[in-house]
Amino acid sequence: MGIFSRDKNKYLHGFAKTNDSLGRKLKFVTENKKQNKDDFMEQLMVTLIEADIGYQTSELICDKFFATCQNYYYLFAKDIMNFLGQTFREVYFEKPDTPIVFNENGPTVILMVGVNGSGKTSTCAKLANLYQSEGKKVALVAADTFRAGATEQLQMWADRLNIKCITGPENADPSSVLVDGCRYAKENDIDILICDTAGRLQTKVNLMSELEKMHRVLGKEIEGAPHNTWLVLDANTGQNGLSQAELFNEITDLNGIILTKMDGTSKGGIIIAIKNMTGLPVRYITVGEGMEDIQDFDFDLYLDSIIGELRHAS
Ligand SMILES: Nc1nc2c(ncn2[C@@H]2O[C@H](COP(=O)(O)OP(=O)(O)O)[C@@H](O)[C@H]2O)c(=O)[nH]1
Ligand SMILES: [Mg+2]
Repeated sequence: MGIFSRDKNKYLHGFAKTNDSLGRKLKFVTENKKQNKDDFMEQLMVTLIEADIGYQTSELICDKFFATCQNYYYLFAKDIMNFLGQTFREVYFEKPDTPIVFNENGPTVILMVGVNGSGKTSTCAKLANLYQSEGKKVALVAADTFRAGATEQLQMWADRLNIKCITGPENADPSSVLVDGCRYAKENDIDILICDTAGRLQTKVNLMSELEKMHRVLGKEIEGAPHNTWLVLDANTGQNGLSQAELFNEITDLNGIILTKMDGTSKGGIIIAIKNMTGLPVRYITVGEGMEDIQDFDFDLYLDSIIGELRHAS
């Protein structure tokens, strides 16, 4: 399903920078024959941390990896890469990925949350384009009523996609726009309703009560809504992104992450850290500013793009 099956190269391109740093460094570490086991483990830990896998998750990977290696007297670089790949996989799937929730009895509501500038508005448009290309009837809701120009930005994308964008006046209560959006969706047989929200950096309590209210009004209009609440994270923010994921996960009912701007970062390791620390699956990644620059996240393709070449080398 999805776009990458049609365009694997483009998908791999999204991870080119991650491959460049993590893959290249791992290659260097594994092929350095002069080091002893302790040096190797230390270098491995540093490499993982530098790739934004985070201290705790890096330590877990090193421990698991070390336990596997201990069974062998000598290992070739290729074997080390294979074991590392297995370990990444084990750590990522320690908590199984849950599937995306689709509403069988009406519109599926997706609520996009995240800090300002993370890529929410543009990702709403990319998702709309993706679902539309899969034959679904999509509408957008501009519930970011706080930022000047935010509604116009989403409306512009909707015009380009030739779909409806439900809007409200500037500074209106975002929840009232969400209600209008749900009513439109029910009356017009919309399959997927994608709701953009403001990314105001405010106190935890305010943010929590605002998100709670949004969830409440959506649930009143459409049973089970929002069916998906996805945190949009800029991959370039590295460890800060992990803190955002932990904060939002604590204050609201998230069930997925969208990692944006993967085209501009060598820190793709954050994917493993986020999954390990929060249990939240990465739903999609975005790899550019164009409407088509969104892809399903596939762990095996991701792993292959980082270390595949090194694993298969003899
Ligand atoms: N290079 C690149 N830029 C992106 C990507 N996603 C979003 N952006 C840019 O990031 C900026 C902020 O995006 P926007 O959707 O307005 O963020 P919002 O404040 O969370 O709604 C815009 O200039 C986008 O074009 C991506 O995948 N790659
Ligand atoms: Mg926005």
